This record gives sequence, structure tokens and C-alpha cells, in this order.
Amino acid sequence: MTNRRMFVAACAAVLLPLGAVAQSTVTVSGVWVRETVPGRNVTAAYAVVENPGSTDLQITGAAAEVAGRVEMHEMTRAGDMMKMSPVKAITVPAKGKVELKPGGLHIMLFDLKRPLKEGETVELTLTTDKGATVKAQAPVKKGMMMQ
Ligand SMILES: [Cu+2]
Repeated sequence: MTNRRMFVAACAAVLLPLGAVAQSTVTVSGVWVRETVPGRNVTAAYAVVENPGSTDLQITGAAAEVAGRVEMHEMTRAGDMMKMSPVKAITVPAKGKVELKPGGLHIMLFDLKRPLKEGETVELTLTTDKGATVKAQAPVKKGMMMQ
């Protein structure tokens, strides 16, 4: 009898966190941060954000230890020019993904506390509208100039 009760308790402990994850969080892969240009304390971060759950989620916040201020941006074409503007939230569709990439949606890091060099790693934190927080270790890489 004692054994059976312990088994049930162990199952409950494993199942509860998994259920919560499936509903409220996103997974982040392919994350990277662009190496800073000398003299500039601004850069951008990119990632693929997937939503394994069955309801749409929104990324409503982004933060980085190295940046004083972080915004989510989108690039849009205005005639021959690309222009970027802040967005309040990025929707990640249920069972789908959003790609944050050069020339599209991206995360902008302002007021960097130090220059970022290829080879180091920066911690990024994303927050969803359901209150989940996802941390990712983003390697710093050289990239094209286009943000
Ligand atoms: Cu930007």
C-alpha cells in the first residue's frame, strides 16, 4: 500500500510542470546577437521562437543583462528604404513559430554596458503574455550590417 501511494505522488509531481509548460511558454532556438560596431552601444538579437501549445501566445517583453533598454522591432519597407519601428508584442501562433531575423522582426539592445565581441555569450530573457519567462544564452556573432 505504501509503495502504491508513493508511485502516485511521484507521477503527480512530474505531470504538473509539463502541463503548465505546454500551455504558457515558448521555446527559443537559433538565438544570436550581432557583434557591436566600434563606437556604437546598440545591437540586435535574433532567434526562432516556437509555440508548442494549442493557444496563440504573445511575446510581450524582452530583456538582456548587458543592455540598459530592450525593445522589440519590426522592419518594413518604405519605398526604397527599410525602416524599423518598435512593436509592443510579437504573436507566436499555436503550434507555430516566429522567426526573428535580419530584415524582419528583431530584438533591439540599447545602452549596452560594454562592447560585444564574437565568441562571448549574452543572456536574453523573453516574457510572454501568460507570464512565462524564457531565458536563452545567445552567442555573439559577426553579421551583415543590415539590422
Ligand atoms: Cu531595430
